[in-house]
Order: sequence, then C-alpha cells, then structure tokens
Amino acid sequence: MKRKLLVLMLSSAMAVTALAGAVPSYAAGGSGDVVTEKVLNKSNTGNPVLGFDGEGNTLYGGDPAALVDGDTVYLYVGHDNSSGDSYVMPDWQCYSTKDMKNFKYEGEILKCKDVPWADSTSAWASQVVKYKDKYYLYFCAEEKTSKYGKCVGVAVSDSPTGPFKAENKPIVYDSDTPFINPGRGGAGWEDIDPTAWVETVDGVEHRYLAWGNTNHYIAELNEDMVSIKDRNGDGVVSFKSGDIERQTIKGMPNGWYFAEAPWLYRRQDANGNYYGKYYLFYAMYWREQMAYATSDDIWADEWDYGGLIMEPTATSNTNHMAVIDFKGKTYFVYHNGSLPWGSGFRRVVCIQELHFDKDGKIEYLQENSIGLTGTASTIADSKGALVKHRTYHNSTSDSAYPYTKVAVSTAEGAVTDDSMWEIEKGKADEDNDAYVSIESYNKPGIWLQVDDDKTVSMGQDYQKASSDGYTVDSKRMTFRTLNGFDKSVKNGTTFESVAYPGYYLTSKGGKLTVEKEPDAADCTFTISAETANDLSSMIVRKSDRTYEVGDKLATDDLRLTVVDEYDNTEIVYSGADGLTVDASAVNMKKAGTYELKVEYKGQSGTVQIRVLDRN
Ligand code: FUB
Repeated sequence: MKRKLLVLMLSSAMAVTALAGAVPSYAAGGSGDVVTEKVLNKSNTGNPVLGFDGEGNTLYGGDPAALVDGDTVYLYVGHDNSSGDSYVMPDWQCYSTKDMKNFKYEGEILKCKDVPWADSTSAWASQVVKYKDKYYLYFCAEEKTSKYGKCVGVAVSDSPTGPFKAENKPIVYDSDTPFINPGRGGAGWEDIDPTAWVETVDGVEHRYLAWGNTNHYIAELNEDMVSIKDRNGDGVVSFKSGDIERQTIKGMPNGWYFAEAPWLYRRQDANGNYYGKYYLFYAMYWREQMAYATSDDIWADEWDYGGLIMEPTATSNTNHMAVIDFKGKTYFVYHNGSLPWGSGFRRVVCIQELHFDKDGKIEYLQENSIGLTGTASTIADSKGALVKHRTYHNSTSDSAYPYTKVAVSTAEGAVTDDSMWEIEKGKADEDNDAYVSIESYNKPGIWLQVDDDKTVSMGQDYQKASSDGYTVDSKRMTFRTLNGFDKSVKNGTTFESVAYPGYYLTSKGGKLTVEKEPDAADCTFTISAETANDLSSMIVRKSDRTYEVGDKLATDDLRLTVVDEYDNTEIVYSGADGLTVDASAVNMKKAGTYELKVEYKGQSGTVQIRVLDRN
C-alpha cells in the first residue's frame, strides 16, 4: 500500500460495545463511573493470507507460486514441516481464490516421496503453468542418491489442484550446469527454484524454463513441456552447446548479488496481451531482499538491474515471490515467518499490490501486516503523542533475529509506518472480544508486548505453542480493552495487560510502560483507523450498449476506470466489492433507451442501454 494513501482520520473511533468489569477505585475518580470493557473492531488480519489446512489448523508453507486460470488464482507452497532451523518439506500444497480476499485450501498436490528420483523432505520452490489444458508443476528437490544434489523436476496434472504425477527423471540435473556456489550452500544447490514462461512472439511459440541459485539459467522447453529443447540442433542438450544460457544482471549496487528465487513476468494490457519489457524478479543477497531486473530479450546474456522491491522481511531469512496480473491489478505474492513460531523454516504467504510508474519502474514495496484487506490504525495518548517503534531497517545479519525486544515509545509528530499498528484478536484468547493483540504495520509478525520489568517493547511471537495453542508470549502480547479512564478523552481506550492484570498501558514523558495505578490521562489512548481513499472520479467504459427486444441484459462485463484523490488510477470490474448495479429502469421487453446505474465507492455513472425492435 502506498504511504500516501494511508489517510488517518483522528476522529474515526473503533469502539462498539461495552461490558461491565472490575472497578479500580482510583480510576472511578469518585465520579461514580464504573470501568467497563470495550470491544474494539478488530482488523481482518490481511497478511498473512494462507497458513492453514482444511480443518483450520496452522500449516506453514513458503516459496509461493501463483497461477491465474480463468476467474481463479491458484497459489502453491512448499509445506514447511520443520521444528528446527533447517528445511523439512514433505509436499507441495495448493490454495485458490477468486477475489484475492477469501482463500480456500485445496490440499496436497504432490508428495516429495512420490517423485521417483527425489528424497522425501525437500519440496522446495515450484511453479505451475498451464499449457494446452494440462498443468505442469516445475519444482526442485534433492536427488535421492545424493550424486547430484538439488535438481529441477516436472510433474503433470489435468487439474490445477492436482494430483500431479512426477516424471521419472529430473528435467535439469545439477550436473547440467557448470558453476558451483561455494559461498552459499555449496555445490549441489545451484539448480533450484524453477520458473516457466510461455509466450508467442511474432507467431512463434516459445516455452522457457529458468532457474538458479547464485547463477541464473534459462533454457527452452520442448512442446512436451517435460524436456529441454536442443536449441542448436546438435543432438545433445547441454550448457556447452548453448541450450542452457547463463544470465547475469548488470548494475546491482552494494556488492549485492542474484541469490535465487527467479520469477519471469511481463505486464498485460486490459485484453491480456503482454507488452513492454520482460521482468526477472529474484531474491538478492542474504538475508534475502526482493529485487528485479529487466530486458527486452528474455534470452539476453545480461539483464539490467531495475531496483530493490522489498528489504529482508522482519521474520524470515529467505523470501520468494510470484507476480501475477488478475482482474486489472498486479499482485506481489511473497513469504515471511509472521505466524506464531514462524521463521525462515516455518513460513507463510502474504500478498500486496505491486505498482509500476509510467516508465514501468516498480515502486518500493514495504512489507506490511494489512495486505489487501486489513486496517492500519494509530494509537495516540491523551496529548496526541503516537505509539511508535524505533526506526530501523531489517538487518541482513542472521544474528539480529528473531527481533525480541524492539524499543517502543510515544512521540508527537506526523504519522509514519513506524506508528501504524494493526489491532487484531487477542492472542491469549481469540474468543474474548475485549482482548486485542497489536501488530506492527511495517514489521509484520512483531507485536506490542509487556516485558517482565513492565516496560513495553515489541517482539516476534517466535516460540513454539504448547498443546493449548498458546505461546509463552501470548499473554504478554495481549491487552484487555476498557473504556478510557480519562472521561474527557472522547472515545478513549485504556489497555490492561493480560499477563499482568491491574497494570495499564501508560504513556509518560515519551515512555511507554504498564503501571499499576497510573493517572487516568496517562493511560487513555485514542485509536484511529485508516480510511479507504476517496475517489475523485469514475468513468464507466463500454458505456453504450445495443440489444434487441428479448435479449438478456449483461451486467457481468462492466469495466470502470476510477481515479482517487491522489490521482491513482485503477480499473474495476463487475463483481468488485462495493460495485453495485441497478438495472430496475431497463425493460428488455420493450424497445427504448434506458439507463443502467452503476455505483462504486460514492461515485456513480450510467450505461446507456438501447433496446431495438427485432428485425
Ligand atoms: O524453500 C527452500 C528454498 O528456500 C527455496 O527453494 C528457496 O527459494 C528458498 O526460499
């Protein structure tokens, strides 16, 4: 989400209900008021979007791939089943969505142990592409004799949700490419992370497979989609003879390098046609940042570095993206370790919108907790100072993680990403409506917490949950919400620590602590939710339509161009949330000219419907 779109309305209150509670005498202030619980509207968590199985249990999974097939987006992950600090990945899993808001678990699509040549726990990164009504899952896994290390494989299915059947042999052996990466992973890790691309250029169809760790490679696929093309027709498929091309990226700054996780992409116009340059998204450096390069020629030796898209996430050492266009928007699908007990070995998928400028340059994307559907809020004390965490970049050094005690304070000044929070269900008891946990907007997976010395900081909920589903930090990261003790603050909220009942969140002199009997003014806060950006104009496309008497009126192919107050333009299609169509004035049984009314986020427009007599 763009920072400039985060318009904060200090007056928009979240409180909705009050329940009777205990009455600390100092807080009642002799006025006869009682302390009452307050139920805040909780944000839909937005990010992460996956991380569950069919029963709603936590299922970690990373290395997202995405496939747009008709009106559905399919998402694929490698299942993270590790309880330590190394990969244990037994299978690949699938989810689907039709609106990028509601995600359905589709189940396991392939077990690593069912790949004839692979071991059983290395279901590493993958991508599914559709070609002539079949679905091809390209993946990497460990060759089981350990002779080759990681290889690229392919499995085929008639359905995007599997089951997929793996070919008997890898499509790329580790030995097919000559370089090793002793600095990172050593020999045997070089041929991982496949990405595929099919496109017809000037009437000729090309099918590409690219992959790599440290070095990036590309080859062409035969029409069978399960073998590499002998490009120069010399009878052998090899790197030496040019069937596999090594590609470098020119202009990467700071000694950064191509790490892994390539994803090939090209932009699509409203009709689904590709245009502009090719984009190679990839993980750069360690800990992994997301970056991109561009080229006019997908086969080029050298691509041009485009820029940094995302710094290392706050909770995972790796990151791995998929980029897709769906219903007029471009989505950036990535992973972090933001679930409880999350890490680079227990990952989860997040989604945000990706924006391009007019020259096709990609705007920097701040990892955030609200994703496409959550709500960010500010929390201001009674003097208007905002609760904020210290400003920092996520470190590229492993030893900085997990972040367990990040300083939090209150300060006057403008709203920044560091002073935005997502108010969610309480970790200590999700069913208790008066409990909340407060997640950092720009450090997803990092939560406000009460430390043993009663200071307030923020940290990752990184420890393993016990059998009741709670981590040792669940209570420290949960607050009971009460109607503000300072009654002069309109719609104020007081937060009581669940780990330390009787201790209230307190802001004094820029410090944030919990205190036992704080002054009412020091423990009363105002929560302000982000509001959706207003639209400044809307144009209904294809706005004149002609029918004949008796025809069926179509309203499922509407397309609007909307412009918001910051001049951001967006295309909105039929079925979008908030789009309403009123056809009550249209009579398809009688010749005439009618108006179909279209409304979207406070803007309205019409489509002129002409109904002609049948010839
Ligand atoms: O999940 C295992 C490996 O970690 C992937 O193949 C890489 O992209 C990295 O995310």
